[in-house]
Amino acid sequence: MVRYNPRDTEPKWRAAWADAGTFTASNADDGRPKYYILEMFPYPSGRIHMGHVRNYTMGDVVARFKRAQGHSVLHPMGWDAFGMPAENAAMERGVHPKGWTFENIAAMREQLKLLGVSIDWSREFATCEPAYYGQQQRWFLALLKRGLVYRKEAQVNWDPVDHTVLANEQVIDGRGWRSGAVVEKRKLTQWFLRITDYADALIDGLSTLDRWPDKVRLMQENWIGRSTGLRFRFGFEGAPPVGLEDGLEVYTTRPDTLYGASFVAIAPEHPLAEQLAAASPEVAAFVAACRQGGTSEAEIESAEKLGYDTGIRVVHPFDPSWTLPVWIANFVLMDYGTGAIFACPAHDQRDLDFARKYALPVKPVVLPPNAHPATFMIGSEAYTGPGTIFNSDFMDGMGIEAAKAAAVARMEAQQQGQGATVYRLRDWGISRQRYWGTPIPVIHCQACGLVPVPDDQLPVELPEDVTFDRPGNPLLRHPTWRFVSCPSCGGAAERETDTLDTFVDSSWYFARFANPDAPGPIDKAAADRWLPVDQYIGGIEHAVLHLLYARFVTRALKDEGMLSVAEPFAGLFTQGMVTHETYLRRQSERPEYVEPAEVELAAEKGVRVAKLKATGEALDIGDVEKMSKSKKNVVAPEDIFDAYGVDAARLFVMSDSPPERDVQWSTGGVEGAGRFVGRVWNEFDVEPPPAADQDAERSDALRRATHKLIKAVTESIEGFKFNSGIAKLYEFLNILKGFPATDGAVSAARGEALSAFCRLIAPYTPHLAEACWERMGGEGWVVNAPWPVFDPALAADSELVLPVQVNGKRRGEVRAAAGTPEAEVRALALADSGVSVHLAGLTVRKVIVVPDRIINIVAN
Ligand code: ANZ
Ligand code: ZN
Repeated sequence: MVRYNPRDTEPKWRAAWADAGTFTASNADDGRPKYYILEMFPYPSGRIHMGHVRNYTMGDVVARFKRAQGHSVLHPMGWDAFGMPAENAAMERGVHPKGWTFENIAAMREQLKLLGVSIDWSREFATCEPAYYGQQQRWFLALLKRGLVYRKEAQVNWDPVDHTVLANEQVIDGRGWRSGAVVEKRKLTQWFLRITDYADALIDGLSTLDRWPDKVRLMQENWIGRSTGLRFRFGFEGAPPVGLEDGLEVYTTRPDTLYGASFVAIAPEHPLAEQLAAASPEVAAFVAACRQGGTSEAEIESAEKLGYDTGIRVVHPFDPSWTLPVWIANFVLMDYGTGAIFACPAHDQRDLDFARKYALPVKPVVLPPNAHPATFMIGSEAYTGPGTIFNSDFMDGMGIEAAKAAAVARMEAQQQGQGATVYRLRDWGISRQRYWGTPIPVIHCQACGLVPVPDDQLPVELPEDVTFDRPGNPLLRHPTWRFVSCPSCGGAAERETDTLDTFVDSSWYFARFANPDAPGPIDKAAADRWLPVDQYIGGIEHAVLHLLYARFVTRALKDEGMLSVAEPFAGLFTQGMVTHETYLRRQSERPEYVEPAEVELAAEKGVRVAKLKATGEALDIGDVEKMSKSKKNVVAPEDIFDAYGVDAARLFVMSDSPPERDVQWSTGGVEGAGRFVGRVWNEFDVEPPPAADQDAERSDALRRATHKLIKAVTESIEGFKFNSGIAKLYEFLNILKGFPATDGAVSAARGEALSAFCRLIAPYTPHLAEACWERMGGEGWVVNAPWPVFDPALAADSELVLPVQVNGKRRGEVRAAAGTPEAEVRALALADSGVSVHLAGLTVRKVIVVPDRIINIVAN
């Protein structure tokens, strides 16, 4: 027997597929149904890691499966190639971002090709190529014309390490998502995309995404955060401050609690606060103190409550004799609602915390069910549950919803406010003060203002001669690039030096793949052929960032007439991560991790122990964590490919756990997959047996096993339960042992079994499958062979005979397939003639069905 050698087989088949253009997708409709499968494209950081291996193998399994099922499959690949790390490399190592990026792309492309993924490489592009970002500038200008792009001075999250502005989504626990630096608030003029115009559409569209995880849809809905309430104006006691002659406008979702109002609070950035700060150093100092920390809501929510009593008072809208103090409070956000609130401490925790700190009144107005008005009290917890309104004049006795409606109606009748819908979602800040990004194609002219770069001058390309010896934006200090003549008046003018957030680059790449050479941003006919993406696969970390932006841009481009679909991704799957044990040295103060390659694992008295290979030093086995450089628990894919073959690596990452869960990398696991590959090969490595009469019964048994396998593997891929399908494949190899190749009496059934088995493993171990197919004399290549189809009669579980007992005595039986639902089994049992005779005149008290075993009927 010849041992299987992936080192020979794997490169041979990859070259064969590439030469034949096997995975090249055609934009011409050939009558087959289309299927667009896409994994989130990688950032070219340097090397492919195991997480990529899992992600791209998963997509590849689906791609190969759909192809075998007769679909015309589009499975492209590209590079999300702009962004900070390239500039960091430039600053740290003096390499040019462009060179760094393209070197990484070249290395990662080779690695991905090694992985044998069925990609149409003819469509590859990187977002940092002018051919791509120039088209992005084109649609950016179209959206500018549509009014979806604008500039405003805004409070921004400033990353003091990366020297750039960050979107709220990019601030995690108060720190920059890449640099990890504590973020500060700053005011700057920024470019924005008007995503809030699409807030309703983006919420409503979620209900059409029935092949998305509920979790992701919920996260998006919460992120957009639609709420309905009331906007109204407080009048001032005495003369109103300048500019606030119409009153102080607040937003509330709880107008039913208006009689529980205790004070009014405004954001530190509110115009009134700024006015007061300009006049008083004390107020100015307070406002400055509030500026510490990020602008995200979570940030502000968790910060210690700070307040400043302005001394100004406003009049309660429903009782002119009642006035409330106006405070400046750090927990009020300027960019939500109106930047001002009335506070009802009894029924809002933030208000309560604030009221307790500054000794402000707490008056309950919602009485919980079964509570007594005379004794109900608020301690340190606000009451936010259901109840009846009390202490509230005309609203007394109403339920919360009725009271809200009554308060809104009265406010509208008084012409002091109206019902309103408010969103948590902010417009998308897209300016970055960085070099390695898409230049914003706009020119600033003293005479003409903002002038879009004319179409025939696109793309606005990045200059290559830039320096990274100082922090800040290299485009701003470039000696010439910035200085141009105004396209409108011809006078001296300057280019915009901000570049676009890289999330803009990834918000439409899936549409560009339809035709990456199109002369405009999107080839509409090609996009109509391929979009929406039938199956998108990526990490859960993009649940609100990338996935929301891509949905918004798709809708905006649809309204611009560039696309026909409203939703880019019909199906979404979020895969788990690849994790690995960590190993630590014992005698160190700070955790000192050791690379797995330097570690020797053994078992001592049944306990796993780790030692340093070189010295035998005993190590601690740490937590299982996501593979990362800092934890030194990374396993390099190439090392695995070298040692066990690509197919073994692919099989292992798909076999070990459900795809939505994390998979823990282990040497034992990949070794097992490698052994399976070898055993499969051996199964095919035999001479056909001499012709013989077929044994009908045994052949039937094998055929049943084969068709059950086809059914199980097919359904496991369709349902993203790859690991369970692979378990069946492992099992089947053992079943085959009972039907050896030397047994001529089952040769026909065995031939059928091998042919099916080979096609079923092909998505997971495509190289091995080709070699086996060749060996068994299959027609052409397995990659072009149709997916096996199961015969439902053969795939059905055989019938079971379940005895039926009445009061403990066997009276009849039921024939049913294994797994038949209980209700059905119960009905069959009661209908059995032997059973019904013994039930005559009795009342059935209980029917106990032990699934696939027995039915007990209790009657008297
Ligand atoms: C009075 C009130 C009484 C409120 C009560 C709540 C409970 P959601 O539902 O999340 O949209 N609010 C409004 N604008 C704010 C801002 N700019 N910064 C901080 N808080 C603000 O939250 C709406 C509620 O959050 C509003 O309803 C307002 O407080 C507060 F028992 O008004 B409420
Ligand atoms: Zn001009």
